[in-house]
Amino acid sequence: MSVLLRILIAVTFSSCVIKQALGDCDLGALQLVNGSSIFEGRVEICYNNTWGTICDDNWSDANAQVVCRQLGFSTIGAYYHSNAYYGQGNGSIILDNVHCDGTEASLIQQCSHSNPLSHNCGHHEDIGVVCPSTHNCTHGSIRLVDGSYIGVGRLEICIDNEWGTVCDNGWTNLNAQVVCKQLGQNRLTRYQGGIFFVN
Ligand SMILES: [Ca+2]
Ligand SMILES: [Ca+2]
Repeated sequence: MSVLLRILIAVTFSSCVIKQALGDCDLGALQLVNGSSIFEGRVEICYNNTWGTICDDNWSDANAQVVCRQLGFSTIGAYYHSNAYYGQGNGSIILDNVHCDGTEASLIQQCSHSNPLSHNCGHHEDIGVVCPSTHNCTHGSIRLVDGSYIGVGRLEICIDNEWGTVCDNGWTNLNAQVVCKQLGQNRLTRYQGGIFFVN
């Protein structure tokens, strides 16, 4: 390991330790608290170096999508629970009347909301969010399903984390060969009505 790399690791590690010791958090950072998995919970946001909650007034699934995106989770199918579903938080209620269109990268910076700490809420209105818990598939990957044995079946393709089918209009054996090559199965060259067969 190079000296520079060792120094970098040491610096990164020590700043983490210092941050933890001070209870620091980054302005606008989010965390999900009190859920049954890391993908759900009461939404807490960092403001003035402390964690607080967000009021459920005017909340939407689009807001939930932004929360999930900011946390690095999938956004499709994100939804919310209002009325302190995950229990009432402590400390300040930091945001109220949050409105996102669902495409934003940061709740506090890019969505509209009341001024921080200005609200007409109680902790019984703390918002909770559920993010999609599974990474279903890799965009562009393909699979054969419902075949009677491996290497045979209906072609499905992953688009935006969802499996779907492929229409057979204009399909050719050359297309089938690409499918087989992508699946690493060179023996498959024939298809019928979207079903592949071994020659
Ligand atoms: Ca409310
Ligand atoms: Ca309000």
